[in-house]
Formats: sequence, C-alpha cells, structure tokens
Amino acid sequence: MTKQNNNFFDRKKNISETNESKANGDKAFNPKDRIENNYSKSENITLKNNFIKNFNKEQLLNFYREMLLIRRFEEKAGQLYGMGLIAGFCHLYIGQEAIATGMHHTMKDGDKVITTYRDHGHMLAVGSDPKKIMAELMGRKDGSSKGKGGSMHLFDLDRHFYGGHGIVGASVPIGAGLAFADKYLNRNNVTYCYFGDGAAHQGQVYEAFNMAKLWNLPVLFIIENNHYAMGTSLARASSVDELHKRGIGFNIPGVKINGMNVLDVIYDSQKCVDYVRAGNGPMIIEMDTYRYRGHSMSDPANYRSKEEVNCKKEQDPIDILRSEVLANKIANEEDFKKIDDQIKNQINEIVEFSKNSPEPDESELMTEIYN
Ligand SMILES: Cc1ncc(C[n+]2csc(CCOP(=O)(O)OP(=O)(O)O)c2C)c(N)n1
Ligand SMILES: [Mg+2]
Repeated sequence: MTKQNNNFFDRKKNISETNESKANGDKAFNPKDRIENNYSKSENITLKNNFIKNFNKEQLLNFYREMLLIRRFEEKAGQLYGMGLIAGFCHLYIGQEAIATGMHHTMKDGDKVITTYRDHGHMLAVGSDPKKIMAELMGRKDGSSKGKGGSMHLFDLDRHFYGGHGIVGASVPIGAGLAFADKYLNRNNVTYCYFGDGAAHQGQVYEAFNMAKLWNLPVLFIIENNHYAMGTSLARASSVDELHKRGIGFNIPGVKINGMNVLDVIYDSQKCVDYVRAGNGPMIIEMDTYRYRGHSMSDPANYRSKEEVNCKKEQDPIDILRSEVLANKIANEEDFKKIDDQIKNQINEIVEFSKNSPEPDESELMTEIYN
C-alpha cells in the first residue's frame, strides 16, 4: 500500500485532509490553471520494483495477455465501426485496461461486477467469451444479448457481470442493490461497482452511498477517473480534484490508486477488497486513468491537445508492464512475441465468428423487451 492509502480507515485523518483541500480549494476557482496543469504532473511511471517480485512469470505474462486482448479487441471494434459493421453507440476502453484486468485478480467466485456503457473491457476481464461480445457489438444472433443490446448493454449472468448501463450513474444504486442481496443472503461476496468521474457528480450516486454505508453493504465503488466526461474535463466540472474523498460525508473511506499500472491496481486494491469483504461496509477507490480515444466513436476529441494525449500514453499500462518484465529479466522478447501472435490470431477468429453469425430472426423483434 502507498503511504496515502495506509490511513484509509482513519476517519479523523480523512476529515482533516478534506479541510486541508478546502483551504487549498480557492485554486479551484480558476479552472483554467487546473486544466493547463492537468497532465503535466505525471506520477512515477515505472512499476514499483518490489511489487514485481510478488508475482511470478506466469502471472505477469497473464496480466499482459489479458490487457492486450482488451486493447486489440477495442482497436478491432474501432475498425469495424469505421467499416459500418458496428452501429449505434460504441465507447472504447483503450488506456484503461489495467483497471478491469487488475481488479479481476482481486475477485473471488461469486463477486459481482457492474459498470457503465464503457463495458467491453470489463466483460472481457471477467472471462466472458470474446466472440459473443464482438457478435453483440455487431448486432448478431450469437451475441451475448442475442444481438439486441449492442455495445452498451452487455450482460453475462454466469460470470456475475450485471452490465453495461447507458444511463450515467445508474450502475451505482443497482450496484448497491446487488451488494444488499449478497448481505441479505449471507453470501461473503463483494460487488465491484464502476462509474466515471462525470457520474461522480450525480445525485443518485450519493443516495446510494448513504444507503450503502447505513447498511454497511459489501460494495466497492470504483471511480474510473479518466479526467473527462464527454468533452468536459474534471477541472471544469468539479469543485474538487480528489474524487476518492467524496464519501467522507457518508463515513465511507476512499483511496486513490494509479490505474495505469496493473500491479498497483492489484496490490493497492486488495486491501480495500479485504476491508469490504470483512463486513466493514463500502469503500471508494478512485482509479487515476486516461482514455486515449474520444468519448465514443463519434467524438473526434478536439477539446484536448495532442501533447496531453501523448504525455498520457507514456504511462501506457501494457508497455510499462512489458518493459519492466524485460528489465527484470523475468521473461524475454520471445515470450511476448508468442503472446502478441496468439492474440492476433484470437482476434481474427473472433471477427470471423461474428461476421458469420446471422442477424437476429424477425421473430425475436418483440421478445425480451419492456412493453
Ligand atoms: C443520466 C444521463 N445524463 C447524461 C448522459 C449522456 N452522457 C453519456 S456519457 C456521459 C459522460 C460521462 O462521463 P464519465 O462518467 O466520466 O464516464 P466516461 O465516459 O469518462 O467513462 C454523458 C454526460 C447519459 N447517458 N445519462
Ligand atoms: Mg470520465
């Protein structure tokens, strides 16, 4: 755990930190300053050397494989969208792969995941069939929702993946409800409830926070802070920078974790998961991350500079893991090349499968819908 995280259940410390940020908060009234400084403060981008020693070669290559599958899957989805084979909304997860991948390695059987419309990476991370996900994006019969949901409405009950929600903030009260069910039924499971920095301003989020703490529900609220909500930067939209402190008014502790580093994600969040699973109630994790592409496929992302994006790409979670594993001589170039080739072939198979899957039958038009 980082120094910052050691005190996550020390309430007095959290409160005094809030007063401190309030005292510094005047700066918040000049959003321009905050926007300009937004990306220049990149944190230490190398992996914490001692962390890498906690994992063996197989584990590290596995993290690499899982992140790369998400990256290549998303790149392919972007291409297929451009070719008109995917229609409607499509929000890519490129840049944020370390979060879904890392968090999955802190999960136990029966733990639940619920997220937003930026959901492909999360469903891949929990081990759902990538072919079914791509077929769903293409609106085909063999898709995970029979081709009737599309990109924003992925779902896999067998893997305890509860969507895929197009309404900003909606994953939060539903996530609290999933955790309520686990508590009520005495199941020792945790709900991993994801939402964005933009969603973190919504009223329903705070209603859910209150109930989750009131009943000490086993839910981990994970804010994927990629610093933008559509075209609006966090600095323009929020009176505070530190979203992990948004639970203080509800007595919910929070920590900030480097979401661009898969080992940080696993190592730092494991303590939070343990805290929640032990029955202490909810926790908030703010994952510091960045999306490389626009908000959705229809967003050219003109609201930020190339320099900003390139600066963030220097912290690429896949490149960093690869170079640190090589630097520590845990694996060699050949090991990585093998994985790169495997993923390339897998993506080709996924696309072939999805293209060959027919469109849903007309008889499906009025089934499984609200009316
Ligand atoms: C209730 C509601 N309001 C507005 C929208 C339109 N909308 C879709 S995504 C989005 C931005 C959300 O940003 P954030 O929560 O940071 O998530 P990110 O897209 O960055 O992952 C908005 C405003 C919506 N889908 N639902
Ligand atoms: Mg965002």
